[in-house]
Amino acid sequence: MYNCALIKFKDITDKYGHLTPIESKLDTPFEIKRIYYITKVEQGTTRGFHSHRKLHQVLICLNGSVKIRVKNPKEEEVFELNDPSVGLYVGTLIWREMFDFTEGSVLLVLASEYYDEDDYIRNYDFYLDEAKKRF
Ligand code: T46
Repeated sequence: MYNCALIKFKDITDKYGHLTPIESKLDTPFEIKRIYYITKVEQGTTRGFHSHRKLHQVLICLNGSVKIRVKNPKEEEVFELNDPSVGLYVGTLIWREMFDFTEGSVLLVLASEYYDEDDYIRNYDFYLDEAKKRF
């Protein structure tokens, strides 16, 4: 889907377990300025319901699984994240909803910008108006 893609990171496996290194700009399509993680989401909860004008992100489910619905005015796709060596790149002007968090799931997000509430489009009609000019 336009502006969204799965990224496979290294998975270094030995008898002691798995290790995934992620280096800013080498393994991500942007410089990482911020990380945050989402944990302890009650089952049945859906988060997100917004888009970003400038922010690029990579979402990685470190434990358990979570589904991500991504949309633009012409396309819609659902990705299930359940492998800590796989990230979902989500570019600008993509609507996202995160749902079906399993118990104990941990969603790590690598972000290209510092937190800025003004970068969010949280109203779906406003999002469509803006995104239709691009898509
Ligand atoms: C996104 C998805 C995947 C901060 O103060 N700093 C931060 O860096 C972030 C990300 C959030 N917040 C505050 C803003 C809200 O008061 O934390 C509260 C919850 O944020 P929000 O409702 O936006 O959370 P989600 O899970 O709907 O969305 C988050 C990110 O905000 C968003 O950029 O793409 O995760």
